[in-house]
Amino acid sequence: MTSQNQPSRNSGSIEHYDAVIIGAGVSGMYALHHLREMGLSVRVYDGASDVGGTWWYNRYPGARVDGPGSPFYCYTFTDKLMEEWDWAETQSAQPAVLAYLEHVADEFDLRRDIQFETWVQDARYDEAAQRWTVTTRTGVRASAQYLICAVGALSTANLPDIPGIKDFSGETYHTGQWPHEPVSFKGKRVAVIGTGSSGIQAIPEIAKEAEHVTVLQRTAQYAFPAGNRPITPDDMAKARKEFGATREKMIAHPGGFPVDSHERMAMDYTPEERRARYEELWERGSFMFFLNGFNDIATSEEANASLADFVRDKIRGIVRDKATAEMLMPDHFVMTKRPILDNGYFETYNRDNVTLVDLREEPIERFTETSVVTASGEYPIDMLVLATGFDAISGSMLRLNPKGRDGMSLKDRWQDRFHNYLGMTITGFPNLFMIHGPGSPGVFYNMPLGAERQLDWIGKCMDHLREHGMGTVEATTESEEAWGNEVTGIASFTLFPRTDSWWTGANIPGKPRGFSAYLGGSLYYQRIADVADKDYEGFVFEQARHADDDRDRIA
Ligand code: NA7
Repeated sequence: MTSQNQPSRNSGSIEHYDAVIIGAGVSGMYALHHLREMGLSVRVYDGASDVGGTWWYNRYPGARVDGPGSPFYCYTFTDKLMEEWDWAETQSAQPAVLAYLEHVADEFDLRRDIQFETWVQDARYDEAAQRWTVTTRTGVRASAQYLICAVGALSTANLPDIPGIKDFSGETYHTGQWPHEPVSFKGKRVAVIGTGSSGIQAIPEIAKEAEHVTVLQRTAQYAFPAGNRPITPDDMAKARKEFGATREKMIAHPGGFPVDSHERMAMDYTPEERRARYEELWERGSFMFFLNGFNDIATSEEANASLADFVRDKIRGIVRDKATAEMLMPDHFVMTKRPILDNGYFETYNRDNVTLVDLREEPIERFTETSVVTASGEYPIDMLVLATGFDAISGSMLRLNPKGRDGMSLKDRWQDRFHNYLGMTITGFPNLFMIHGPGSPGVFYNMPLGAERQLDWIGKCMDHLREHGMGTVEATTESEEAWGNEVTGIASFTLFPRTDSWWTGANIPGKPRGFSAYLGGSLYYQRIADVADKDYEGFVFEQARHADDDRDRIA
């Protein structure tokens, strides 16, 4: 290994590193810091012009942290960041999260090893060299023993292929590719497609300014009050004082949040008691509904129905127009699509300048230059906002499409199923590690903490290779198969796979169906630690065939 701060060597037109990281978002930033601390030479490539990943791209109006939010959506690897950073709100707005990440980059001098505006267009494994070679659109070539794919679980925009959409001549924006310049809705007739987290956050904000908003809804959604609150200096002081204990709590919690575990089951209570609890949680807002409510909502149809009915009643109570309220009634199991927190979403339908269109009743037929045409009519519009989500979890890996042993592409390897072991490695792709990939808790876990925990494991695995003179680590097909069955086996105890969602791949036409996330919560970290303790059970290693200094010759 080369030592930290030692300049990478450049032989001809290729640069050499111990590790290349793709992505400078929350995961890639910690990957860089951690591997550099280990003494590795590291290079990060990112297509954006600065750090932040998801938080750099998703600048749409209303974009906020949801989940338990600030100050616990943060790095935990050092107390320093908690000591010096002040959060203003529990559901921080996107600019505040981005500012935090920029501060982290400054604090740890990350940018010196990140090459921005540099899109990796090819990543290829070289068997003879036991190394990866990446090529960027700007013509940079780099070789590294390790390839860390921190490419984002929600980064590859889903752009719907609707007849005529390219003919529409007004402004068109996807929420995940929002412009950096201010977008004005003033005096405009805006159509929004999509009522997931992004649409539900954006619609109330757009409606405040636009002349008219037409919401084109395919699936009605349950949404819960965000319960955004100011974080006072006293709150911050308390959070700082307790951070050590809080971190322990986060590590112990199945979702990585500082919440006490409990054993409450909805069906152990009377309907009145259940309702009283739901009312209390509705008032409090935030993800506490899921984390601190009842444990059987995602496993028992009856428990699920009790919460679904409660939310439907709330919607009926908020939305004044009866026909609109009925269009907003969700009919899937609550929580089996990504839970959504809102800031006045349902109230928005009480405004005169908002129209809801139910695409199940009147599907979109086409766009014209100036309108969207459904089965029942034509809506003239000046602007189109696509809140249509992402090719989630596996999409960004497939977009990268690395080529492993024998030139096999990931697209070929993943044609039928997202084969992986421990949600981090893939047979045929030695020394490649995914962060928040399919088969990991990923989006079901506090993501900065999850990235830290995966990367700490990866770092130890790299140490293991070095200590044993090994050149590569690779999952066996048997361990991949068993892991895939474990992931789907755990999911099958829940209602999650029974609803079409981006968790199951149902939002992308032609994508293999299957529940992609490991739902065992923090059990995952126990599982991966056990694998390491058993000498990396399920992996095979190859002896290192070249000393470090040979690399210039072989690359
Ligand atoms: P989501 O949750 O995937 O939501 C996308 C929405 O767009 C959802 O309502 C979809 O309906 C709808 N959609 C997608 N394609 C179409 C087409 N072709 N026609 C009509 N409607 C469509 O993405 P978000 O960005 O809101 O949230 C993703 C995550 O980002 C979120 O969980 C946070 O972590 C941040 P569907 O439900 O598929 O019928």
